[in-house]
Amino acid sequence: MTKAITDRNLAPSRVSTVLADASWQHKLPPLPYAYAALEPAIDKHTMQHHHAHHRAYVKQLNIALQKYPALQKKSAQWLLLNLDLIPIEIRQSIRINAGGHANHSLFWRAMSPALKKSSHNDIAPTGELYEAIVREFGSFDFFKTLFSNTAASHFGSGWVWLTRAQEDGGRLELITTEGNDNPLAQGCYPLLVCDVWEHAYYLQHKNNRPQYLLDWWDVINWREAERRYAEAKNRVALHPKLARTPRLPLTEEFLRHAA
Ligand code: MN3
Repeated sequence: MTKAITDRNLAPSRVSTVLADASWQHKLPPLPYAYAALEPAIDKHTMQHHHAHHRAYVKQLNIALQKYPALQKKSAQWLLLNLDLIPIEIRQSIRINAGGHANHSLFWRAMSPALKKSSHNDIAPTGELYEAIVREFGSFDFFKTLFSNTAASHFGSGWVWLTRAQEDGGRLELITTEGNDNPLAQGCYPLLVCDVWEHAYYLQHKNNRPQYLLDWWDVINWREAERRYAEAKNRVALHPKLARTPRLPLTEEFLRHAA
């Protein structure tokens, strides 16, 4: 029997205590700009569509947590990092809906109308993040090509991420996740994220994912990615759970030791 089932703290509460207080509920964050603010790169209807998906994830997350008071105060990120502690009957729902909530919240901030159609320098990273990208990928242009190709070739619904590893000297990594999975579970702190679910590109871009990616590149919020790059350093101290999270065995070093 797993810990999730035997842990009394995570057992469903009686209905009478459930109805008392709804203040714990996760809330749909508003977009940090108007629905049409990213046009022409991403149109109003597509943004409304994303937001409707996000609303549904929040609603389903709250429904899943309704009978589990011990989990109601936890952030979506905590839930994603501790899926092994989640009772089996709501685990899949939490994985999908906490993931959809957390990922869309990041996605809104990964874009900005402020840098749209401004000078070329504004739509590129600067400072330490720029230097780290060049160090890891050779050049910014190559990183851009790699990111776009990875996003274009990812099979099915998912997300594409630039992340900073919590270990391994904080190296940058390009990661794709299936469904609504989040790279935190792999010990990688998200810096930038692109939604490659079909709803991201079937309205305006008529199912042309490469064209959507090309346009998306014009509305990336590099200032936010730079802020998150700096923030990633402190996350290990702030959230010990992140530091303990094992990384996926992707490095050559790991494979040498594992062989
Ligand atoms: Mn979406």
